Amino acid sequence: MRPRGCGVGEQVCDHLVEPRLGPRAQPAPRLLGPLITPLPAATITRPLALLEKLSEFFPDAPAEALLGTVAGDPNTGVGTWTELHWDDDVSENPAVGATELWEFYNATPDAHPMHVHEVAFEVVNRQPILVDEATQQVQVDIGFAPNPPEAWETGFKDTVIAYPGQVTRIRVQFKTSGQFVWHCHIVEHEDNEMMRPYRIGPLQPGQPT
Ligand SMILES: [Cu+2]
Repeated sequence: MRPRGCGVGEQVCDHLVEPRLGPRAQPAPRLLGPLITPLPAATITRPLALLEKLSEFFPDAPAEALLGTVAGDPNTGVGTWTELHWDDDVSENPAVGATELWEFYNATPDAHPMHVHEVAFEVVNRQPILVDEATQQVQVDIGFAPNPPEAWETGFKDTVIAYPGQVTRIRVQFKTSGQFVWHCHIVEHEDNEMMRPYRIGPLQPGQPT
């Protein structure tokens, strides 16, 4: 491409695009990113819930977006969720150095960009789920195979989109002790109840329980 018709005092340049004259050059080695070393296998699976509470007064009107835990094994059977708020006790307490599989079961009608502080994680896969709001239960829909991460999700991430009606699985290694948060990155959701504290390692003086 070479500029043409671009003279002194002119306001607009036009450009003529010509065929490439030779093979496309490869990026210089210094511009290539470092090779990624995969995280070790997870030793614990934590099923977690993304939830939306409907208004008691207005039909189909959301009153609260919040997070929770899932008890039972929704991969092989049914998991029952428990709603948790910001000021409830810490429920995720990985050991320092542990690698865990976190599963975000999205029982809401919206996609949520889920962010975990302090860590860089790998996106493992996504899979459709069945949601029963009446019984507060989720179950993996085994009629569908897990979908691998998208091409742009194969590096280390600190945020992943959890789509509605799916479980989104991430592999996380927790290296630094302390108290941090995991949350939806939509401001209206994180400022509502879609944020939870979590702790890496033992409780330390000054940390809220
Ligand atoms: Cu959200």
